[in-house]
Order: sequence, then C-alpha cells, then structure tokens
Amino acid sequence: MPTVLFEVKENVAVITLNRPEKYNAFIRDMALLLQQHLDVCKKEKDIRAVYLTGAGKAFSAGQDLDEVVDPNGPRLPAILAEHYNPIVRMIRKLDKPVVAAVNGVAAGAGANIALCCDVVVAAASASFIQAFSKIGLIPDSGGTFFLPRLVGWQKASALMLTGEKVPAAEAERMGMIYKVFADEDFATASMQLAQTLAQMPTKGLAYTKQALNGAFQNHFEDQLHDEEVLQQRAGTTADFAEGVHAFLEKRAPRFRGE
Ligand code: LHQ
Repeated sequence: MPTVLFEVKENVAVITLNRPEKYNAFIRDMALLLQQHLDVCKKEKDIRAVYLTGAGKAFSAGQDLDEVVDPNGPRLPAILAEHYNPIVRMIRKLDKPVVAAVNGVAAGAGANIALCCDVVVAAASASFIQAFSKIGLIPDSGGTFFLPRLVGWQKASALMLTGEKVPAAEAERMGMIYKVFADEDFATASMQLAQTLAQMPTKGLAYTKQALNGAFQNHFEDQLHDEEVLQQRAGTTADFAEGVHAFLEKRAPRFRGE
C-alpha cells in the first residue's frame, strides 16, 4: 500500500497519511509522496479544497524514530530541509483551503503539520503533543512560528517545554484548533466542512489565505495595503460577480472557482 493515499471527490482532494501500524509516522517516502500530492492539488483546477487526515487510530506520530536510527536513513538536516519544511511551505502557499482532519493523536511534526493548515478540526478522542522535548529536539515543521500565534506565547512555551498531551477539547478551548466533533460524527462533519469550502469562491479564499499569511509579519499599514491589493483582485473574479447577483436575485450562488 502507498504510504499516502490520494483521491479526489467532488472537488475535494482527500489525502490520507497511511502507515496506520506506525501511527502514520513519517518516513522519507511518505514525506516526498505527500509533497507530490500537494503539488497535484496546486496544479489541478478541479481541486478546490484539500482534506488531510490519517488512516487508523492516529493522525500522525511525527517523524518515524526507527528511520532516525537507521544508518542508511536520511540525516537530520535533510529531514527538515527536504521533508517537513517543503510540506509546510506548500500548505501555506497553496491557493486552496486545507482542512486538517485530526482523527487521532498528532505528535511532533505530525502535530505541527496539522497546525499549519487553514482549518484544523479534531475528533473528541484526538490529542496534540509537542513531543520533541521528550527526545531532546526542538519543535519544528513551523511549530515555533504557529503555536505561539495560535495560543499565545506562555501556553506555547509550556506545551513545547513539557511535551504535555493536549486533548482535543482543550486544544479547541485554547484556540489551537477550530472545532472538535464527537468521534461518531467526525468523519462526516469534517468532510462536510471541506466540501463546503470546495464550493465557495476559491480565488477569494486564496486571497484571504494570502492576507492571513501576511498578518503574521506585517505592520498595520502594510496589512491595509495588502488588503487593498487582494480585495482589488477578488473584485475582478467571476465568483464575486456571481455572489453579488445571486444575493440580489435571492437565489443560491453557483461558484465555479473563477
Ligand atoms: C512509532 C512512532 C514514531 C516510530 C508511534 N516512530 N514508531 C525532526 C528532525 C529529525 C528527527 C526527528 O524528528 C523530527 C520531527 C519529529 O516529529 S520529532 C517527534 C517524533 N515523534 C515522537 O517522539 C512521538 C513518539 N510516539 C509517541 O510518543 C506515542 O507513540 C504516541 C503518544 C504518539 C502514541 O502513544 P500510544 O497511543 O501509547 O501508542 P504507541 O506508543 O503504542 O504507538 C503505536 C505504535 O506506533 C507502536 O508500535 P508497536 O509495534 O509497538 O505497536 C509505536 O512504536 C509506533 N510509533 N510513534 N514516532
């Protein structure tokens, strides 16, 4: 079986990390395959949202630690430069929304890949662990960038130093993730969210994502400038025209992602 499964259903690319017996821990092959699939998501016009999840009990336990001690395995600098950093960059730069559907435990790089996604939802039984400190590493995959911005510096600092497990409900309360769904509703509710996003004005969502990317670094005036530029672009899309006409004609809009 491939280490990552990929299928497109109703404009949603479903990407499933697929090493369930290893809690979907990342090996090189899996990281490179995920990058290939994200590249398809970028190029394929019919894909208008991405749904990233894990097979079996876990979302992902992060780096496969067996690979780390394998003398023929990739070395630590390559693991970041060639595996995780490209994945996080691709998700942030993708001009389509990415839903992380965290079905079970998300640890180490697995947690931080989930947290860099645009909308993060979790099953009630899922959890998030900044597991790095427990093995003498520092948080990676963008975690030191995103987590303090999501939950504030103090919570991020404590979670990263202790490696404490955060249950999904607490992650929602502290603003780490968007929503928790009951385990029995999780698959349907999280997929419904991705399907809804896939039928929305895709370009407008892409420009929103770009504006949010900038919001983490920009000064106020730069951010207002970016909003002007991006709103101008959104205003020239066919979906904007359709959205306004549909509202005025009191009918449901038919967005085409153009
Ligand atoms: C695993 C793993 C795993 C291998 C579960 N590897 N087998 C960057 C730069 C360079 C190097 C290193 O890494 C990084 C980035 C990182 O991601 S560092 C952080 C790496 N991840 C971890 O340290 C997490 C390790 N895993 C755990 O702490 C636990 O497995 C969690 C809390 C995720 C789940 O605990 P349990 O629910 O008790 O499950 P389990 O421990 O029994 O795991 C289930 C199976 O999955 C088990 O295999 P087995 O054959 O015994 O059933 C584990 O060995 C395997 N597994 N994580 N990372």
